[in-house]
Amino acid sequence: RKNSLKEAFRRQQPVINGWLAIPSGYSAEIAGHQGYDAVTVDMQHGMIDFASALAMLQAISATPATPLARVNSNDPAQIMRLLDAGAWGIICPMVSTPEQAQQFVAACRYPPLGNRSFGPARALLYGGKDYPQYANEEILTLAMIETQQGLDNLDAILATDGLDGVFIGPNDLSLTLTGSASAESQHPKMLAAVELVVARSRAHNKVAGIFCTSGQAAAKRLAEGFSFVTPANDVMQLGRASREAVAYARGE
Ligand code: 3PY
Ligand code: MG
Repeated sequence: RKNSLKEAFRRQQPVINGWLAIPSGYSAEIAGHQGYDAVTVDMQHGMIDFASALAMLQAISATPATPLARVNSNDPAQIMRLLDAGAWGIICPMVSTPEQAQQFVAACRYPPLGNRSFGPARALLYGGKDYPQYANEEILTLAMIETQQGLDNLDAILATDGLDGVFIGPNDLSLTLTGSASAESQHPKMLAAVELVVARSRAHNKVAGIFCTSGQAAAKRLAEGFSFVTPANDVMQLGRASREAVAYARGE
């Protein structure tokens, strides 16, 4: 297959996904060479405009990692533009109803399956001349579950044709479930929600993904049954590594 992530899911191999908020082709290139299966350009909470995203997708496509993008909303125009720019999959925030899930998937699929407009641009260069023939099969679609409503509609969302799976945004989900945002929340409502997403995704034979704050947390999520994990983003990693280096240097 052209998209190795789809192959990994079929073989039930876990996908380790990098997450970039810093608008830089150079840091995207660095991330892509660290062993990640995929690296996601975060347009929602990252400080990234389209020009930077293009350079980052170019940089990632020169590494072994598969380039993905998290869009800033369920906006067909932005989704289509990032696919044209070479993203091999889209993570869509705040998908709370099956209608929203359908709209999201339709933006990622050429007719007759969806309404993606034709103009593959960089996808054609990077994906080859036959990209239009296989794109509908190979573009990965992950809907973020990060509201109470999304959780209530989980089964209907997972049943969406062409949706590869769901991805928990634990900050937003805990915010709506418990009143405070925490990526590794141990609140009983969050623990139950996480368990439910893993179980229902498995029942629908779909990918269960989640954002994590560290490699250790990601390993724990894989053990819980997730198949797509993000062990922190570039900002957290840069901050953490810097703090540690300073502390060591000071002998702390
Ligand atoms: C969340 O935790 O809400 C996310 O969107 C992860 O970045
Ligand atoms: Mg979120």
